[in-house]
This record gives sequence, C-alpha cells and structure tokens, in this order.
Amino acid sequence: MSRAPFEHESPSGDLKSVLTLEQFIINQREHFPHATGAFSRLLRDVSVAAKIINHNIRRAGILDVLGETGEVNVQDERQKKLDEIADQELVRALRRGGECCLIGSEEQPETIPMSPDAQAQERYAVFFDPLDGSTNTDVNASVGTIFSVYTLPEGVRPDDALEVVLRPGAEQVAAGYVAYGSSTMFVFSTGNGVNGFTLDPGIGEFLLTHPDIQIPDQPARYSINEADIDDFSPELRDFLRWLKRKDPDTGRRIRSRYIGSFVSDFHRNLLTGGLYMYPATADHPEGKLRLMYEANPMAFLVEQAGGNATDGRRRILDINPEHLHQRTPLFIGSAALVEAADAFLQGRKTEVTGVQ
Ligand code: AHM
Ligand code: MG
Repeated sequence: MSRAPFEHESPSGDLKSVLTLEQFIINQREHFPHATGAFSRLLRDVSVAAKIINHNIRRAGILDVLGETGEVNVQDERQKKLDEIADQELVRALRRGGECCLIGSEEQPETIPMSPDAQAQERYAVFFDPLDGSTNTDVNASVGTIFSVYTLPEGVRPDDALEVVLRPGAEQVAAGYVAYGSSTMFVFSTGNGVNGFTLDPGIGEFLLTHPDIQIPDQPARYSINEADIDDFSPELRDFLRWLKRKDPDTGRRIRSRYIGSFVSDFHRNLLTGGLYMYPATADHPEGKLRLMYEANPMAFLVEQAGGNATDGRRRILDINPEHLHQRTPLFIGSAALVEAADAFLQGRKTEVTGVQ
C-alpha cells in the first residue's frame, strides 16, 4: 500500500506535500521486481551513512577531519581523513543492516564478505566510492558518495573468484549518489527512472524534490581536465575544437565547467545537459575513473535519465569487469554528445551533424 506524502512547512509558511526517501522506497516496491523489505532497508542504510558523512563534512573545519591520514590507499592515492570516515560509516551501516553479503570500496584493497548469516539470507553486493573528489574537501568544494547494488546470481557465493562475483553494470539492480554541495542530495534509480531527494537539515530527512529526472538533450556544458590536452589523441582534440565552436544555425554555444569532483560535475550535467569526459592520459593510460563504483553506477543512472555512457568505443554497462579497482576511460552525459564523441574518436566525425 502506498504511503501518503506528509505535509512539510516551507520557510514562507506554506505547507507543501512531500515524500520522504523512506516513503518513496516503500511506494516503489510495487513497481520494482527486486524490491523486498531487505532491499528497502539496504537503501535506508546507505542513506543513514550519507547523513552521518554529511554531518562530518558540514563541520569539517571545526572537527579535526581535514587533511590526510598519512596512509596511501590501494590506488596509490593519499587517503584523506574524510575518505576514511566515509568508508567506515558505509561499511558500518551495511554491516549493521545485515542486508548484503559483499562490499567493495575504493578505500579497501579487496572485497569484504559480510557475516555468514547475511550470506545465507541476502544476496546483495554493494560497491561504493565513499568520498569521491575528496581532494576538494580541504577547500570547501563539493564532493560525493557513489554506490552500486547487484544481486549475486544463483549459485555464486560472495567468496567465489572475483571474475565470477563481479558482474557487468547492466546487471545492477540499483545505483545512486549523494552530492554534498550547497545542499545535500540523494539521487538514485532502481531501473525505473531517476529521482532526486534533498536533505532537509531541520528534520534530518531526504525529501523528494527532483522526481523523474531526464537529462536535457540540448547540452549546456562539457567537463574535462584540459590540463591534460597534450596527452589527448588528435581525434579527441578535434572533438574538443568542435565542441567549442558556436553553431550559428542552432545558436548552440557549449560552456566548460570542471569541478574535479565527478559526482558534482555529473550532477550538474544531469540536470542541465552536458558531457563529462575522463579519457586515457599519460598518468592514467586506462582512464582514471573506476568501473565498479564510479563509471557503472553513473552509467546506469544516465541511461535511466535518457543519456549515454561509453568508454569511447563500448557501452560502459556492457564491459565485463575483471577486478574491483579496474579503471576505464569515460564519456558520459547527454546522448547526442556522447554519440558525437564516439564518432570523432572512431574516425566517423562526418556522421556528426554540424561538422564542417
Ligand atoms: P577520487 O575518487 O580519488 O576522488 O578520484 C576521482 C576524481 C573525480 O571525482 C574527478 O572527476 C577526478 O578524479 C579529477 O581528477 P583530475 O584531478 O585528474 O582532473
Ligand atoms: Mg571517486
């Protein structure tokens, strides 16, 4: 039975009917084939961890949580204190909830099987980047958390070989992110559209503010770290020149925005239309972003919102993962722009409308 929205008082005193994340998840169970009480609890656990991470980020200058831990993670990156806190909170929430049998985190070298009881009852595997863009935390710029949910296929055990446990992104049953920006948003999909919830700090609830998000077709912005331009292929440089060009026929003028926090760049492009790119570079010959907990969940979301995600050749969601921390080049955003990027990269640029 659907839960009724509750009345929420706006600052102007008007009462607005809004759905909390929890009410929304309960209502969605009617439309979602994988939905069980356990799945609802799993999403609730992630949202509780997100609130705790948010609480730490919001008081970061006051608490001693800025700077580095002194450790280097499995990616050879210096771990920030907030990376560690975010990782611990997510692992703790998922372990306490007991709904998943396997966890994989950017901050942990190996996947973590959960307790034997959970293995017997629940088949969820959750992969996450606990704090994406964490170099931004010391300068008060926005960051995020990304998560991806699978059910392990029948016959697969959490302690089986990774080649068996890790599945292509097309098999995700849910994915989402939390953007800790000027407000905090929880955006997710269970394969039935994309919905966004804004945290009301006064009542500590995520409220549905962005129902059924669709990525605009008219791209407004592109996002890439152009400091690496000397490393880009001639085809990619050609594509960037095309992107920058004004189109007098359509009035198209695409601007550039790059925060250096994938969640924030992706979130802006999802709402306003655009393209995020992280290609292969000299420092990152396989690309920088990780398939299992960055590219796959965002590809799932963008497709649900009417967009596209590729590595320049292949659909991201079709890639067969080989290891937990596998990287991939990534072109993600408005469908027409991703298709144009692929066409340039594959030497088919004459197929792109507006190319002279
Ligand atoms: P992280 O998960 O260790 O924070 O790394 C991923 C981040 C993305 O959020 C961001 O888009 C990218 O790295 C920025 O990298 P660069 O500084 O090379 O542009
Ligand atoms: Mg990241």
